[in-house]
Amino acid sequence: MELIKTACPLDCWDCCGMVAHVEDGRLIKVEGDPDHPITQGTLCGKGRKLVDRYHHAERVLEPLKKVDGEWQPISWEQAFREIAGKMKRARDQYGPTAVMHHYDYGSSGLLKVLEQRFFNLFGGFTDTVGSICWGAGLEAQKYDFGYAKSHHPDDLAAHADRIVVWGRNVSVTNMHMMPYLKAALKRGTELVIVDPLMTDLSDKAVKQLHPRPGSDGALALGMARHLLDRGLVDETFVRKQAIGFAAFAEYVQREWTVERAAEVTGVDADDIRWLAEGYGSGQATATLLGLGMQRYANGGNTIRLIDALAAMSGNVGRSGGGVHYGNQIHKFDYPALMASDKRNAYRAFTKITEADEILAVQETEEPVQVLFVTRANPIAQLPETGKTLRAYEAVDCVVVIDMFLHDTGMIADYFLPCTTVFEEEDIMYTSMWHPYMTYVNRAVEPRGNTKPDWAILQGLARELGFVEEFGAGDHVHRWMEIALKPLEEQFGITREKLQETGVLAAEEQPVAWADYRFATPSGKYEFYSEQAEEDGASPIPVYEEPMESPLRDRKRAERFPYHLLTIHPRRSLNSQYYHVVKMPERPVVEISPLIARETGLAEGDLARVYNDRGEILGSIKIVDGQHARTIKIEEGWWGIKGTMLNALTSNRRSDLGIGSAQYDCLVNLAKA
Ligand SMILES: Nc1nc2c(c(=O)[nH]1)N[C@H]1C(S)=C(S)[C@@H](COP(=O)(O)OP(=O)(O)OC[C@H]3O[C@@H](n4cnc5c(=O)[nH]c(N)nc54)[C@H](O)[C@@H]3O)O[C@H]1N2
Ligand SMILES: Nc1nc2c(c(=O)[nH]1)N[C@H]1C(S)=C(S)[C@@H](COP(=O)(O)OP(=O)(O)OC[C@H]3O[C@@H](n4cnc5c(=O)[nH]c(N)nc54)[C@H](O)[C@@H]3O)O[C@H]1N2
Ligand code: SF4
Ligand SMILES: [Mo]
Repeated sequence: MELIKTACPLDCWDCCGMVAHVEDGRLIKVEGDPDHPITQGTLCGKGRKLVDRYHHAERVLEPLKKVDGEWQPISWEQAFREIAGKMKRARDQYGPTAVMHHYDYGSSGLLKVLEQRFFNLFGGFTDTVGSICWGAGLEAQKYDFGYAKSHHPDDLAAHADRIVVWGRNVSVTNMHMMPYLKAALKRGTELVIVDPLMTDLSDKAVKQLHPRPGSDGALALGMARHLLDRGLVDETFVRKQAIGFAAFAEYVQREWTVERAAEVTGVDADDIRWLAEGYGSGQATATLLGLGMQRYANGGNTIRLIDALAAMSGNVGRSGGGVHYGNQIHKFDYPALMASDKRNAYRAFTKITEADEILAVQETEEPVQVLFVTRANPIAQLPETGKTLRAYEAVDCVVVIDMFLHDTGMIADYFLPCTTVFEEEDIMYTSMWHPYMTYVNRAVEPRGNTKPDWAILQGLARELGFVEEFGAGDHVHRWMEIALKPLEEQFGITREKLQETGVLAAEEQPVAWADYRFATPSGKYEFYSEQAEEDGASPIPVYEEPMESPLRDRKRAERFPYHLLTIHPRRSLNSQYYHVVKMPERPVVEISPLIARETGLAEGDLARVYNDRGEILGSIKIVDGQHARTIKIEEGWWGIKGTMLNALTSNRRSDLGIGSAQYDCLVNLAKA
């Protein structure tokens, strides 16, 4: 048995080190790499089942073209010739922006960004910017800190006196954080959960607060008011290390009381005071943010308000504290890898509203003629499925690079089959959590007629006449060297060293912002952000109701009285495992006893979940403990298997950044 070191490519906090077991060129299984400092030899079920995705009977193994509604296998040469021909014709007639690219993080491989290099060298394209995942929160932390940066998990485990897990479903989405939480709990650290839904951690917490979905900003403001009233503000921090605190404090005192926060959030006023006392106690409080509470129309301000709470209570830049959201510390030379200076035309649509944007240009002189989808399943994952379908159908030619004919694959004109992580060489890293990057060695030869993404793009580049600039031949090591240049200069990290060592940290810093040198324009923590103001947002973080809320829109809430949270699935990574693991035919719809009483639904009933955008069917499960007017359904379902979950969600944008508001969603329920 040959053991080959690689890493999990899935879009996850953890970025696990893996070891592929190969016998006679055949992939047998994959296990966790015990040498990975964070993930230490364990993988979740999705990681282990990457092998099943590799071997899967439905995996597409040769290029396909749709002819009269039927798939026909074609050669790579034909695929490259025909697609390049369509790209050239679109460019000749309308300019390069007639070619569009939608991508996401189906694989987190560093070399996947060669997609951008390809489209830039083509002369430009219509890009899709923003993030349906965490865009609002990233922008919030940019205004407050400069960018998102987290403490090393060792610091959390060893030094936090209190850990507030705020909208992160740790055991499901970030399982390698669990040993760190357990170590902290063993030391006597107090665990608090802020989440409308119950999670596996709920029974380990001293208390769980259940804010009404989307109201967390008000919760933070109630706590901020209590800190001000009780004189629990870290005066040294707000005076010396921050700017704009007076303006923020003035807003809090003018508009917020603990009682108002209790009314808005539905959280008991005493619990708000209790948690505020915890933050202001002088002990170290670490806040583990998830992405749940920023998928709302007010999501960016929500994150800014929680940042402000942690900052004013002295929990920023100190050991055991911090606002852990992301860790954008990997300073690869992206511009060089992406050849960003080579394009001469550029148009940006945003991922969240791209359907509207495509539909708006199709009858103009600047239409989208060729649409590439890579590392993504937008028909399943973007909001307002009906709109996405209409927009994609309005494009002449859709090219999907993937492994499976999922919802988006099925509507393509050309389907180009790519390799899995086991068949490629790359570097894997995560900007969500820990600082380690891992070398991906190729474990097996590509199955069938599949190719790595870069080789597919290289084939197209040859047809289009810019393969030398793109990088000809096996250019993988050269591209890695280009990307690693800044890390080589700063930390001596070369490609060879990374391959030899397997895992290396991009930057070792136990405590984020410990030197108080923030990356904001002022160099300080910014309660007041001029940059936010220039971008048209409020300079200080403020609370606004979510769009679909009983307090903002009573009429809507009467028709659709329940909050729908379509959270990330336990057994799949977004939509990537719905054909790999055995799933029930329909989603489980988790409701509270109150909702059961109001709707007359009983355990096991088949129910319609609906609003004015769409409807789905699911089977009812009644659960105790969650926010009484909130429904939980796991996301990732395939429309072609019967459930278009995102038919219910809206393609409204978040306030800051260009993020999604997919949890800002009211629905009603009825027996089907
Ligand atoms: N098993 C598994 N792991 C995954 C993924 C997966 O699909 N499956 N996806 C990966 C990806 S792409 C991502 S982005 C991450 C996401 O990781 P997480 O952020 O942990 O997961 P989410 O499902 O987005 O939501 C987290 C929590 O937010 C809560 N929440 C929702 N609305 C609110 C609110 O208004 N206030 C508060 N306080 N809480 C709220 C939900 O109840 C849920 O418990 O996970 C990654 N890991
Ligand atoms: N209702 C609702 N909708 C959501 C969310 C939610 O919580 N609720 N979460 C949102 C979030 S956080 C995210 S991140 C998005 C995810 O949205 P997507 O990234 O579009 O969803 P995935 O299901 O992860 O699809 C990734 C695709 O990439 C393919 N892939 C994997 N590796 C490679 C590769 O190396 N090359 C290529 N070309 N393809 C590859 C996989 O086969 C898969 O089809 O969904 C969002 N949508
Ligand atoms: S999905 Fe996440 S936890 Fe699971 S193996 Fe991959 S990186 Fe690790
Ligand atoms: Mo995500």
